[in-house]
Amino acid sequence: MTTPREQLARARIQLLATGSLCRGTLGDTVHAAIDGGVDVVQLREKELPDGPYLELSIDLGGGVQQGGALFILNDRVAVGQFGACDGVHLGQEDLPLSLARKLLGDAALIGVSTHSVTQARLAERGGADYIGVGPAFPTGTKDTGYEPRGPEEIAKIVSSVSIPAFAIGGITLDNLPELHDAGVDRIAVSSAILSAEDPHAVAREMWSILTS
Ligand code: 3NM
Repeated sequence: MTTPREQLARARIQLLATGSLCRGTLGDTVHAAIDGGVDVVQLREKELPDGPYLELSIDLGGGVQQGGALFILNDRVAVGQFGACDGVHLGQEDLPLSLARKLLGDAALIGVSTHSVTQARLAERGGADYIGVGPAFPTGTKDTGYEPRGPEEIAKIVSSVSIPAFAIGGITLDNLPELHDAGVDRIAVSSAILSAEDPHAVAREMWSILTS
């Protein structure tokens, strides 16, 4: 059987799943994207209180995992302790990695958002399973507080660690070739897939660019 860490090592596209960005239901959109090649789904519903978030994670998570993708919760370590996920993703302002690891144990996958080589190496040394690296391009999805890094800088941060590193922020079908040419082969995407008329087609096209 493939372990979640082995699955993560092969992953190319992480989808940040937020209902308000979808044209259809969150569930339909996420499943179409998984069919198109998304291999990690990170549930990102910043406004939802823990109770409804837990319910949503149970509703969505089983289907995501049955579809062959990993299921990660954004930030909610306490919800992650219920075990209905493969792990959690932490921002620089969220719970410290060491504490999240203590609470969730060694089996949980833990990802960390990073914005520089220093942060990337710190996350790796601290035991992160993967990192996000961004923002690659301007994005309206999150006020990151950081200037867009551009493909060269993103590729430099990605190559400064040996754990999987997903470029993130404003990635679209138009700018993905630039990023890929710079040496990036893993991405995390929200609006370009969720808000697309055909999320399946966009995911599939992104996957084929990344694997070309
Ligand atoms: N984190 P989209 S950029 C959630 O740079 C998030 O750490 C970022 O959404 C970072 O694909 C970002 O719609 C937004 O731009 C990603």
